[in-house]
Amino acid sequence: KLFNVAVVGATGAVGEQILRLLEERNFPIQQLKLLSSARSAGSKLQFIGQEMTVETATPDSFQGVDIALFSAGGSVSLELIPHAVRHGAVCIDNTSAYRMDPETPLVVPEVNIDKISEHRGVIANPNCSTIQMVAALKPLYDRYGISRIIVSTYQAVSGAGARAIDEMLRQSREVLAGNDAEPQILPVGSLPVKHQIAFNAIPQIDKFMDNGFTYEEIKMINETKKIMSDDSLEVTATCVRIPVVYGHSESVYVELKQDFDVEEAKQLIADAPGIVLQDNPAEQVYPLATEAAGKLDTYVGRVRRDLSNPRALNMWIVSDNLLKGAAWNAVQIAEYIAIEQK
Ligand code: 11C
Repeated sequence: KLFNVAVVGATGAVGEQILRLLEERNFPIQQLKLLSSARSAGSKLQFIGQEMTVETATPDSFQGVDIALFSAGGSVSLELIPHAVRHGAVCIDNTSAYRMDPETPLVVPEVNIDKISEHRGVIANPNCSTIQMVAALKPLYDRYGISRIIVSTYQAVSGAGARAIDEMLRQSREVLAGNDAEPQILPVGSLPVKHQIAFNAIPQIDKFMDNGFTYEEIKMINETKKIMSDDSLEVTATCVRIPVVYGHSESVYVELKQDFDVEEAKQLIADAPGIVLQDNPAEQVYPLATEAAGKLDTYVGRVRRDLSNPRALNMWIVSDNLLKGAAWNAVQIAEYIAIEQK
């Protein structure tokens, strides 16, 4: 069976990767619609050697669409997904709009693909920093149980969009030339205070909540529990933006519920789907954002027993935030839907 597919937010950083993956994976497409806000409509994009024009996404754009992939921001998803569902499309949403909705499955295929059959028209794609962490921890969760996770992230500027990448590169040139960095976008486009990202580390991703955590940190906490289907899981997170273009890195401390053998834990990680173990301190082998960029897998290394708690492990988890963290996870879900509906 071939499918009518719509990509909403086709001109964005994630949309661009979705198109590339649909092409590379030979997704069974009958007709492809490229949609965006009115601002980007009229842009031309290439798909399988053909030039296509991006159209403005409206409530009527979804007539006859089987699968719609949304990555145009939460407000666009909230406005248009109900119309797409009304027209019978299955929507895969990359924004945070539906993630915590109890009726919407939040899916990382390596962790909880069984949940997609519960959808009522919408399947949510988790936040990038959550996806790579739960994918890497799943084999440990299944074998030993996990009681607590403490994560600190080192997140790439591409997570904040193409303009944040430009800002980081521009600032780097300015600072090297001895000029002022003149921050304009980061840490949060819609907030008045800006900080330099070049040669810096900014401990703020998204806005702050009253409890002192940022929304990015709360997403990691809540989404991890939902994906693992385990409200008893204790999770805390500190999310930091660093001057890397592609690839989020994470330092993760994880307390297990049972005694474990470190070599066995490493083997479980190495054998897990979508995960590559890169761990050889003797030869300075560990995951690097520069090497994970452009790849579909999640890389894990620096796996070691904690010195203060023998039931805990420390590790370093890296993945391309625009691929497994967004576009690839969404296309993987679309592939499962295509198989289900065949
Ligand atoms: C970042 N994680 O790196 C964010 C981007 O909820 O999908 C993705 C935000 C989201 O800035």
